[in-house]
Amino acid sequence: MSIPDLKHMKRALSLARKGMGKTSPNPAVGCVIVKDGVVIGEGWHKKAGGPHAEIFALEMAGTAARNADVYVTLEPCCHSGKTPPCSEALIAAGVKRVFAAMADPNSKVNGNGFRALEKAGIITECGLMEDEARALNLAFIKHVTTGLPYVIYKCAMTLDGKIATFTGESRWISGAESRRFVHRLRSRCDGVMVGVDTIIADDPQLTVRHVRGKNPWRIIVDSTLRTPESVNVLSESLAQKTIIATTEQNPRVHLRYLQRGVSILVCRERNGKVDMEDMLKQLGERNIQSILLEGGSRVAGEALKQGLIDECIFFYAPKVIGSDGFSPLAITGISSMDKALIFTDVSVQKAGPDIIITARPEQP
Ligand code: AOF
Ligand code: ZN
Repeated sequence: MSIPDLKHMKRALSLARKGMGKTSPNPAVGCVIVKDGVVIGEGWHKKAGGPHAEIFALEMAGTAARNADVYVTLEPCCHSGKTPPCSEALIAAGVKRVFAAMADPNSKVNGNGFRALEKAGIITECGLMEDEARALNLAFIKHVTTGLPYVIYKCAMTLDGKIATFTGESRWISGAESRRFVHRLRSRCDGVMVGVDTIIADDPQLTVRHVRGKNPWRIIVDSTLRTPESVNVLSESLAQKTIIATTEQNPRVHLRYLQRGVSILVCRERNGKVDMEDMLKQLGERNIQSILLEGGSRVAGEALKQGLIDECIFFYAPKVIGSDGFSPLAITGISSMDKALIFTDVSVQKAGPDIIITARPEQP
């Protein structure tokens, strides 16, 4: 690997970043085509169903692509999905070498893209800046390899770790900058999830405001269908993109919600509640690749205990509300420090007056 190779792959990664959060269920991919040290083509995948990164870059390079080098953040595909295979387009253009940051974990590709290129005499190399490339597509990679969505849990609390006062009031703990951060996160996820108690207590809209971006699916975990029909997420404009995940315990009332255009997901039961793993599996089958879990404390505690959360984002506002406030995660019975849940990859940043801590739970 040479310095120019790194430079071109870095550029391909920054092109890929332009698509981040907009390409689901496809990955964000960037591509740079270089000849005699000069960049002659650039492209990135903009949205699912549209052309892949390589196709945009080839289009820009035109006939100059012959004998050129290609830097792409993901192994070129070799299957016909919604678009024709990129490997064939690269072969037809007569490129000389293809540097990919990582193999495509999609079982339809997974090495077959490289094999197709090599069969046509193209030199391939995989692994250049692989860690950076993986970080771009954590949700795609998890979903395509396990069928489950990538789950980010976020919660806003005071410095003493409370999410609401003893009266249940939680508006607003964190500041305006933190709220914008959350709305950007929402717009980049396929779904935003809360438990029914949060719906009853706060009546949130779960839409993207404060920033521009698409609204994700709204998912309510409601084992016995207690969601009041008058809440915001069931209003005429929001119901169509709302999913209630429930059990078979209350089948007679399904129709009332269905008539409003809400989707009902009937899940297996676990201790009388929605089995979270089964729910996530079914959401994955609907191509919901990433979920922002925003509470409440029972749903989040259960998901964390079961190892279903991939990433946590804790917002700390510089306030204290005391020991009768509510805790974010309903987990009890941890008797000694060696039974504590452990987090890794901890990073810290600020948003206005608040502190944001991002960390990964170690899986049980
Ligand atoms: C690439 N370059 O820019 C992207 C790739 O339905 P399709 O035709 O869009 O195919 C989707 C699959 O193609 C997706 O699951 C992933 O494996 C790969 N995405 N591949 O070479 C790209 N977006
Ligand atoms: Zn492709």
